[in-house]
Amino acid sequence: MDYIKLSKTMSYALRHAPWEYELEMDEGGWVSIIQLLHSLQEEQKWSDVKAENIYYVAKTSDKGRFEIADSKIRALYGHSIPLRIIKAPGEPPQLLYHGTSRQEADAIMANGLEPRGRQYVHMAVDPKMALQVGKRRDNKPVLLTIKAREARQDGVAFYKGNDLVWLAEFVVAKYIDIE
Ligand code: HQG
Repeated sequence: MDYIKLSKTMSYALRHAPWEYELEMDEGGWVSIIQLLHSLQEEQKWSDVKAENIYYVAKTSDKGRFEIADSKIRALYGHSIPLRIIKAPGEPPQLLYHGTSRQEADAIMANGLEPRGRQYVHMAVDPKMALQVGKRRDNKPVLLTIKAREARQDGVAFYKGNDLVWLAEFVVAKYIDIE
């Protein structure tokens, strides 16, 4: 079983295209595991996938991409679907980090951190992880530091994705420091 490919397919279905898999998703982003399983099995590539493979991917995901409860599964961050995934606001750590390309960093310092193709802006708890995220776009990524607690005190909402990732609708540049 190619677990990386399965994880990517699950992320795609749960974050970006539940309709392609005929998944009924609620506003928390939850879908039935059995529905996801049956839908995957219809693809030739995943015809022999088993529920235990889905559980395994969710449990071992290095970035905690998925959550499973009550026979349902959801992606914890990354959504781009039009249906707004409802998240409860929370108390972020003092600082959060966002890694991006040199070019985008300049745009962010001018215009603020925007969600672009996703529903929320993504920020990491760990600067190393943020730099890894930035490496997807630039071999010399820039680390931005978000003064999350200060922004929160000023009324900016932050949402916990998981222990590693926090989300927000938008962060204005005055709360962002560039290295
Ligand atoms: C940039 C992956 C110009 C922003 C990752 C980023 C993450 C701006 C890009 C998660 C901007 C959006 C999300 C502005 C933001 N002007 N560019 N004003 N504001 N941007 O992929 O945070 O492995 O949607 O810097 O690891 O890179 O898939 O967001 O470069 O955790 O689980 O717009 O997805 O997780 O790109 O990545 P993305 P992201 P997985």
